Order: sequence, then structure tokens, then C-alpha cells
Amino acid sequence: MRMEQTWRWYGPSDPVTLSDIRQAGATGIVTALHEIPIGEVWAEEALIDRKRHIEWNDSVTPPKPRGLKWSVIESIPVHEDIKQGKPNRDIWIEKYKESIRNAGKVGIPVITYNWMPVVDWTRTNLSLELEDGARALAFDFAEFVAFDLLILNRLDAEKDYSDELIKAAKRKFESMSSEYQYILQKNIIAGLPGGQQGYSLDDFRNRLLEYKNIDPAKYRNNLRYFLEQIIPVAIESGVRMAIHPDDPPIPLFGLPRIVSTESDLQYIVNIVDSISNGLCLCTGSLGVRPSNDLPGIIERLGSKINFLHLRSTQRDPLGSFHEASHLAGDVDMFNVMVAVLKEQKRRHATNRRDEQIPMRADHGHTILDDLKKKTNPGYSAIGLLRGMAELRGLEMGVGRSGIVYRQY
Ligand code: DNO
Repeated sequence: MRMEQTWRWYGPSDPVTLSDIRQAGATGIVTALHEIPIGEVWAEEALIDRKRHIEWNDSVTPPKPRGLKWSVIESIPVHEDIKQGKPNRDIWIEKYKESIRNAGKVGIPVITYNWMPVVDWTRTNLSLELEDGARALAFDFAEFVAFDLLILNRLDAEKDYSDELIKAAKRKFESMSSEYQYILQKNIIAGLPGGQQGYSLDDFRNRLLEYKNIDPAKYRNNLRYFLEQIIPVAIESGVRMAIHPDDPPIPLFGLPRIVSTESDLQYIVNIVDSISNGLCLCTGSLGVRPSNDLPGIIERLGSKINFLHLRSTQRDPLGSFHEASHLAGDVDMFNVMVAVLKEQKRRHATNRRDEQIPMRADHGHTILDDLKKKTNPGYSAIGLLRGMAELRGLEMGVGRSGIVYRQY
């Protein structure tokens, strides 16, 4: 059985159209109702409307199926009051449950979410020029520290970094134009597509202060509380939840990050043992930590994977990284693919209905014609098409090689 090939679509305003996505060979759409404020209920009618738009072309008579289905919601963001365990969290949790029920009624089987505090995925540079002229997303640790220490001026920030990093950060800062400083700030806290909302410097400082008394243990308990409440609803609704790892998988701004390692993932899936309490396994996020053994994680936690983000990163010794091509960089994509296909085979043998795991190529390079267009960073069509085509070929190669299956 092949994986389900999906594609992230940012909705009707995405420069990549549904028909582009179909031509790229995907059959599943991954999207969100980005217009709904964080925490509010995703109404059934709104979900039905968007699903119809994805699956049917109503501009022709009679309407024609597009050959796509809404396979995964990415993401329903979790309100900060829930993450922080504030007294009113139950109000927001009830709303979250309602959104899960509505997704279930409409027949969307997987919901992705994350547990990153304040900032979602974080990069310092959205357009790093590679040696072949392609543009990639990147996280330069020294630039990040320059922002934290010298632009944000976070109290005691220097305690979080080595002397070597602090020196490198100061050097970077001295050579930065004020325009570059502004872009850096914007990249880090103004919000990346699909992530949480953006902040001004002052807002951001206030948000950080709210976490003053929340250590990882407390933050983990808040997650436990949330999952104990929502997973039974997901089970009843036939929805599988998929938590996305921290990206990058390290603490940022002194905030607790608790979805960064295999033992973090293990802890989470043990909170409620159900396929509805599962993972969005993102090889690019987890792969930034050299100690995360990706094929091993897939082997050991495979039965809990409800969604796969396949991409690779290239690290450097100081902790910086940039997004590599999908089959290059530090992620051992070949062995990841072997492990994924073995997991699907196990599911087949145990008659699981979710044998076919939805996957998407994540964060492509900006290349060719897309260099001249306005695109969502990491989500331009041609780069993702390249990534998906490479992964599709790898899947067929591994599948036919006899390593996993005799017949494929
Ligand atoms: C970036 C994505 C994230 C992800 C959320 C999941 O490309 O992987 O925006 O969707 O963190 O909640």
C-alpha cells in the first residue's frame, strides 16, 4: 500500500491552486480554517463549505469532483490559556472539543496541533540563497541569539547560551544593518504561515512573562490535562489527533518545550493509550537534534503516527541549520522510508483501517519560476513538487526492492 500523498494548501488565497496540487499528483489536502480566531469553534457549516470547495469544482455544470479530499486539518491551534493552564482553560477546551466533534461529523479523520508556547515554528531567514541559487528557510543560531540578547533584551538571556554563541551573536549584530535587524525580528516573532499570530516586541515580552512560573513539568501537566479531556471526544468522533514536534526541537526564549525528543513523544502517547492520541512525525523538526534516531523512532512509535511531514535539514556544529533537499541533508530519508513502509505493513497485517499513512513533502526550496513570484515561505509549488516527486520515487524504489514487500 502506498502512503497517501497530501499537500498543504493555505486556502482560497494560496497562490498554489487546487488544480496545481492535483497536477502535482497529490490526492489529499491538508488545510485549516485560518480565518477562525485561535480558540473559537470551527463550525460544522464552515467545515462543510471548505470541504465542498476542496473536493468539487462547482464552477462547471454539472459539478465535477476534483480528485482531492480533505484528509488532514493542520492545525487547530490550542489557545494559550489552555497551554498555560489558566483557570478559564475549561472554556477553551470545551470549544476545542466542539471543533473536534465537527471535524468528525464532516469526515475529516486527522487533526494536527502543536504544544509550542508563544511561538510556533521559528526561522531567522526565510530566503537563504544556496549555492545553486535556490532559496531555503534557515535558522542561524547566532542571529537568533543576537535577536534575543540585543534586540529583545530579554532579562538573563545570556544564561541560556554558551560564550562561543554569545560572541558569535555580538559579531553578527555589529555587522547587521537596521533594516536587517527589522527583518530578523519580523521573521522570528511576526508569525510564519500556518503558525500562531505575530507579535510586536512589547506584546512578545509580555507573553514571555506569562511563562515565568511555568517550568517543563508544569507545562507537561497542562498538556496531560488537555489530552485527558479531548482524547475521549476524539475517540467518540472518529478523529485521530496528531501532535507536531517543536520546531526547532530546543527551548527558545527560556520557554518550556516538551515535544522535542523520543522520550517526550513516548510520554505523550502514554497519557491516553489510543490511536486517537497520536503523532505528526516531522522528520525535519526532530532531525535537527542529532540524538533523535528517526528510523528508530518510527519503528518504536510507528503505531501512533497519524501524519508524516517528510523533509530534511542540514545542521552545523553551532546549532544552526537550513532546509536541505528532501533526499539530502542529515535526515536518513532512505531508512525513514523503509521504517514507514514496514509500519504500514504491520497495520495491514492487523487490519487497521488507517493502514495508509498521510504524508506530505514539507518545506521545499524556492526554485525556478517561483523565485519571481510571491509565495508562502517553504510552500512554493515547484520546490514542493520536486520534494514530493523525489519521495514518491524513493517510496516506489523501497517498496519494489523486496526490503519490505515482495510485491508492491
Ligand atoms: C510549518 C509547520 C507548522 C505546523 C504547526 C502544527 O511548516 O510544520 O506550522 O503546521 O506547528 O501545529
